Amino acid sequence: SPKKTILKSKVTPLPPLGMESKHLVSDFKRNYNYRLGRDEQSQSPFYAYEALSFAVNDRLIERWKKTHNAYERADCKKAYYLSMEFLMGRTLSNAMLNLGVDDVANKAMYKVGLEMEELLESEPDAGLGNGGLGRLAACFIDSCATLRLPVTGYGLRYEYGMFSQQIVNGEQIEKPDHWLRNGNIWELERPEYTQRIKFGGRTETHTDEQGNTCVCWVDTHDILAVPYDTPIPGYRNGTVNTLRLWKAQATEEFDLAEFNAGDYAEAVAAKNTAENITMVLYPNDANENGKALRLRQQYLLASASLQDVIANWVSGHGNDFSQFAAKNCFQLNDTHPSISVAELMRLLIDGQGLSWDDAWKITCSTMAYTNHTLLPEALERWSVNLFRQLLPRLMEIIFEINANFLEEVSAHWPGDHERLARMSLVEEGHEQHFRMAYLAIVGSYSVNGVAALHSKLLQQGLFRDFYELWPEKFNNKTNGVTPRRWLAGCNPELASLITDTIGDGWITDLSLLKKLEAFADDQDFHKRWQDVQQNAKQRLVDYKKIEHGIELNVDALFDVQVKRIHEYKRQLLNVLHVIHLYDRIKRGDTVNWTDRCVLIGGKAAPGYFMAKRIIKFINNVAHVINNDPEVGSKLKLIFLANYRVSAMEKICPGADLSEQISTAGKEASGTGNMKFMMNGAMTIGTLDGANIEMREEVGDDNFFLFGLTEEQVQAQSQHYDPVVIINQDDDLQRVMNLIECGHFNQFEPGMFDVIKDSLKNPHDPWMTIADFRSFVDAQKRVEVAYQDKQRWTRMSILNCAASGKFSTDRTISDYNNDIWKLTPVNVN
Ligand code: T68
Repeated sequence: SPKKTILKSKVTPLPPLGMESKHLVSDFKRNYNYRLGRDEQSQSPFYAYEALSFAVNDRLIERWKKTHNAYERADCKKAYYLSMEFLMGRTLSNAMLNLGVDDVANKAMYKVGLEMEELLESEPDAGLGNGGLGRLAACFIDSCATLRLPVTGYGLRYEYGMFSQQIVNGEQIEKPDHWLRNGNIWELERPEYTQRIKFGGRTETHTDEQGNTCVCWVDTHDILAVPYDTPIPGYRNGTVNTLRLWKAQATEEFDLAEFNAGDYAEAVAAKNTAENITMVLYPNDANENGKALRLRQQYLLASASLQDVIANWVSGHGNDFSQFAAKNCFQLNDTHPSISVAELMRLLIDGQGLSWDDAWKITCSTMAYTNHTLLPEALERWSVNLFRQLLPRLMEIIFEINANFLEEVSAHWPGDHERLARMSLVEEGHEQHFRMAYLAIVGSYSVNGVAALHSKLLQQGLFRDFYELWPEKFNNKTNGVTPRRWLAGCNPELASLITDTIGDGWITDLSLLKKLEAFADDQDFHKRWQDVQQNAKQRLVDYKKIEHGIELNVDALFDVQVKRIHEYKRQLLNVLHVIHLYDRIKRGDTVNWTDRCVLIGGKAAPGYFMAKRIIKFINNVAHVINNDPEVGSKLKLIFLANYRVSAMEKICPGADLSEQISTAGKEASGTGNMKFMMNGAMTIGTLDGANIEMREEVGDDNFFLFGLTEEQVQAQSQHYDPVVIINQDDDLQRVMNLIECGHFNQFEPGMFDVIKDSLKNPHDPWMTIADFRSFVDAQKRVEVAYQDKQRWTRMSILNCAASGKFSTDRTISDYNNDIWKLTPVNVN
């Protein structure tokens, strides 16, 4: 047989580390001409994007293999970030930044007559997430690679990501996001690591010769999970980690058995059903979804990822699992992958022959759970009957976990039957449901919230019983964002001003931004800071002009609220303020006026009626205001359609004011708030989520605080009477009158009745009316500050300087020190 020389034969090596830019131009040209087969006649920014991406990706792959080998050699503990969402956005410019080839590539493209900006714009966003939770996962894996931590991200390769949003007649229209249509050069299919996933069927109990009982899950309808890997580069450190996304595929038996049975059409349909599992991302950001397809997705992620890790373990250690927990840990991004607790038990017991007790010890010393919400409507509960049909073996295991757990509860609180019912993993009722958050807590050694207030509220409220039982499990990990994408990448002008001033250490140690404080009163520095901010605003103006045909006044205060549309985030409060400003203009109350441009953007879950109506409301109010010649440039309201990662990269550098105005106690953390702060915007915000910690860092003088505290919200909700508040406030009354008299829906009678009703409802959980006056007053303080250019610039510098805590490098260090305990690995 032929000698296997190909694997050993010498491959022309890519330039060594630190020389990534070498040959970039010639590689680009070679890719353009040969890999893509294009020439001058077939020029398009997209092909240029692909050719450059191939050149960059080759450099990533070289380091990727080195990283893998370094981890193997180090035989180190590893962590796995299990998440149904990774909201990556675009890859090319971030990869060039992290590799350090950005300058060379810019020059090279210029030389061959291509506009880098245009080329980068042709890359579609990888929108495999809804919002904060998915983007957090993306920032986390960037920081893990930068901190040289052996962490793999596991997720799903949805064929369709987050829908694209169009606004027609003021209403949201969803368009499917077929982001893979033109191929994805960054992914590498790994068919050799395909895993088999079981669904359906039934269980059988057998007794072997030794008298041990074992359970077999039989008559299943299996599906394959095929991994696609994407390289995740650290910042200029030679580390390239892996994001592994699973795609569902029908098994071959599927083809054979069903096709030969004669019913060809049925068979193709069945095959499609299997492959549908990873077809589409569920677009609900804060609502539990009881659909069978969603449960299939969750199980596919959990089972494929755990099987992958176990297969790798067995290849190195055989069936000795004694060190498994010392070498592996799984971070669960919310309860979406929490079925992993039961699945790891199944794989260890049924697959590897471990005893229940040994398997349980391993499971609860490898799993860690992060909660991202207190909203009851978002807490996942799965119908036990659905489990019985779809995952019968997992149902049995969860029941057994529950039986053991309830014994522990009984021993701790003898006779406390109420507590037993409260804490049970099984919610009784008309139909039984599994409480997935409780399964995650019971099966984990760590449970964390995502900001100090949020973690405190989890311990005192939602998970109180569990906190009383296991206080040592609970901890806080305040969120962050990666400063590579959210400062160095999206705001190169500000980044280079900062680097000129304090050096470039801040890119990997954001606490160094503190050094900018020394320049807070430096007049030369002020001038440069103002120029940078003004240019960023101008770029936002130009971008809006190109994308929406809207011309904004660059000297106006840019007041921005971009995030998912949700009642608790209170876009309505923002609009009430806008209407109040409009009313002031109409009444001629405009002495000392500050021109303001209010930008609101975000997607509504397609099934969330109120959120969609809020979008319609914003657009209608915008139409009236923007077309009133009396208003002119004093006030503009713009709805930014199709808000997404790549849009935020243009928006956050150009914002003056960041709106973080959720009802206190409702926003777990927020992360958009941090992006704005890092880029020098001021925050107007409530004492909610991470706002509290941002204000602590920057000081009360540099933060526009308003609104009820979480305790006040709790206390006042008992006797909340919005109508009384409206009647006592002339400004608010006029605003409500404008809405109620149909001023914003002259040809659409009744359109905003639901909005008016919800604001006036004494049971309105978001208590929007309660915070109106305080919000308007805070906005006045914003205007006073904005008119004093010197003061505003100083505040802007101080906000950026104080944002160091909100780097995911800090967050991930905290996860690592308290939960994962991994040792960084040097790749060089
Ligand atoms: C967000 N949650 C929190 N959920 O709302 C935000 N939910 O305060 C926090 O900063 C962020 O997580 C990161 O911790 C979400 O984004 C979802 O997107 C989601 C998706 C599916 C189901 C439920």
